[in-house]
Amino acid sequence: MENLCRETWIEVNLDAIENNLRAIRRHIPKKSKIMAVVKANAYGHGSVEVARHTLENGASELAVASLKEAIVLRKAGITEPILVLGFTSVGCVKEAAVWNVELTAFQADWIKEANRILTKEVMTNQLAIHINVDTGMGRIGVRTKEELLASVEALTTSKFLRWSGIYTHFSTADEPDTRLTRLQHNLFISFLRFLERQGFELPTVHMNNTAAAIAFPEFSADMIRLGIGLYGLYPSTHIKQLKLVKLEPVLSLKTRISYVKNMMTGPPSISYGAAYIAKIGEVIATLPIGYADGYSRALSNRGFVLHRGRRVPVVGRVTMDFLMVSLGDGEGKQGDEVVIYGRQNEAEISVDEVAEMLGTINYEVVSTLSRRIPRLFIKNESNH
Ligand code: UAH
Repeated sequence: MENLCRETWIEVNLDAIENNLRAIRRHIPKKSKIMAVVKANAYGHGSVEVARHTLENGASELAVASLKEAIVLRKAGITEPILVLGFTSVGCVKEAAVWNVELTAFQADWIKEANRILTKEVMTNQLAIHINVDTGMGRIGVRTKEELLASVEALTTSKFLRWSGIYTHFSTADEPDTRLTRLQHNLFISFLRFLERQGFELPTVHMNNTAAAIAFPEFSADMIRLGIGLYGLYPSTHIKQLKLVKLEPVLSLKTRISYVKNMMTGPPSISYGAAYIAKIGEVIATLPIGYADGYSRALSNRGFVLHRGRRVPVVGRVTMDFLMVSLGDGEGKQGDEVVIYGRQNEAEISVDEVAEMLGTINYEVVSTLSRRIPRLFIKNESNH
């Protein structure tokens, strides 16, 4: 491993990504393509490498949240279709066309303005557009048949835009109560049938995220948008308990002890607020990871890490760049490897467990891991 100097790193297991893709592939209809969702730095895993690896292993398209995220992938040499799922200011359409990035649209006026801007620019590339239909997510998207028709008409009559997709997003596909998902699905299908009756030929149709791809594979249509499952995490306990698809966690967060002290001598207080007072003779280890790395301050005096195959508690407040753990009366030395999330021998601290402790979801725990932590990509047990 290269000398990291500050020894905190994330290991991304590319073989696990491959296995997860294979498991999902087996579960959905053959005709449905996989769009790998690599927004937010691939949910904290490293967007360029994850994007490349998913494209080599069964994904055919990519999705991100913003045009800037898409351009990072283009600059890295990725040529496959990339869709921006978020709202893009209409003033950025030229940049999207230049980089050949597909955008989401849902307003006829935005579409007409985009065409007008591109006409002035005398573009050679047509800008590909996916229309988002809001069937119950309540974020962005056309909400009525009239709005949908106006958007589709504007799109199909514009010279510099190409209609390449139509999609919706489920809000409760990860929950045991399937009623809203079925309602959203039926509404979306009725919108599609309406367009067909108006004489339009449908482009790529997509709706399923990970939860829906697992629980409703029959809704996979032309393509699924696979996010959290790619990273080996389940969207909810309910989806995990269905036991329909076996996923393997991809990410481990590791560090090495910076300093060990025996509290037999010297001041007993630990970290800001002196919120932990060590016992005489307690062994305290300092780790070079803090809340600026994405390890939540809410884990102060609550979290656990793995050292020499056993769980040891975080003591005192997590600071921006350091945290302290108690090794009790155990052994430990500077440079020892510590696992923050992942496995060590038989022990494990899962991202799900930490999310539960924090009252949040695994998505937030991984996607807030800071870019200052180097990512090491492991393939067939070797890293690169
Ligand atoms: C529009 C949209 C999203 O915002 C996210 C995803 C991926 O969701 P999962 O991570 O739950 O698979 C798909 N589509």
